[in-house]
Amino acid sequence: MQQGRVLKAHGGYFFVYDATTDKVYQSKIRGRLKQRDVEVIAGDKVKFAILNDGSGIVEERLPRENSLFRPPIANVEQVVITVSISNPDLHFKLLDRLLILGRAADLEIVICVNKIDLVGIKKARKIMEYYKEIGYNILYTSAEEEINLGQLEEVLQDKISVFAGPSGVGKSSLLNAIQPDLKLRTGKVSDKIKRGRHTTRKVELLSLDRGGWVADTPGFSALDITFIRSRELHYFFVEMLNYINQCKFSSCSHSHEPQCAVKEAVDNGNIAQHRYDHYLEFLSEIEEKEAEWWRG
Ligand SMILES: Nc1nc2c(ncn2[C@@H]2O[C@H](COP(=O)(O)OP(=O)(O)OP(=O)(O)O)[C@@H](O)[C@H]2O)c(=O)[nH]1
Ligand SMILES: [Mg+2]
Ligand SMILES: [Zn+2]
Repeated sequence: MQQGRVLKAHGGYFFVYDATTDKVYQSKIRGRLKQRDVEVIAGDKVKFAILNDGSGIVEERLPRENSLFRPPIANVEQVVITVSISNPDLHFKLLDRLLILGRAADLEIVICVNKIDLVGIKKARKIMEYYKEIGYNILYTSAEEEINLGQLEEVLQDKISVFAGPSGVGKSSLLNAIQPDLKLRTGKVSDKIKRGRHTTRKVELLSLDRGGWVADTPGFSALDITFIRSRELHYFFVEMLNYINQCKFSSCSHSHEPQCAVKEAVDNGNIAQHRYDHYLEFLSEIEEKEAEWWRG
């Protein structure tokens, strides 16, 4: 039996890459895996057999190192959270959700601010300043005018990465710009809004000429983070880590308790108000889900 990695799943077929032969096998999956509800997604490592007709059959899914639900992909090392400042406008709450998901999956995180030809790098830097301060690695790119694409290539080289972000920010365009033979479909933002359709439909792992793999993914607008426990949410806001042990109550949820170091940091301007607001919003989403769970 061979070992390989699923590059994409499409129409009941799994495209499995075998590094030892550098070949991709169009494969079906054993019925007993389906019966056991073993889901196989892009990025999964599998054991598979090659049939007489040259196609493959997936026999087993190997344990995952990590996985994301949205976009659905397994075993990646890095997420490139892609946004634009305008067309479409930057949506900070979605960015904060993505940062949480990246951290929850224990991925390296890079924020890629694309379409800087539309706003200018100076303005983009200013808008993203806070995220830089709290430690995120941020790239400013333009797929259209080929700005800072070398930096993006460097970040992707020899790693397994996934692009994630809203529809229309230019995820597929960036990949085409660094490697034109990928020929990924791209679409107008206005069409995406009008028809509510994403141009990229499937998660697909692509091989990079300079080494490494990258997954292009469809954009999205909603993201669920309620699998995180309410008491743990503060760990996902990196700038809160310095304060959470200084609250009067060790179980402080940083919402209503007195002498809360997090709230003080917000009042002093050390934690951005919008980040704290998102923390509270996410906390109540999670608490609602937890209350439902207790009610059964
Ligand atoms: N001005 C400008 N337009 C860009 C840039 N990058 C992409 N676009 C345009 O933005 C639109 C959307 O690009 P896509 O690459 O399809 O966006 P996407 O993020 O892959 O979208 P989904 O696949 O729907 O998630 C296209 O019309 C691109 O030509 C850029 O750097 N600057
Ligand atoms: Mg796309
Ligand atoms: Zn507190």
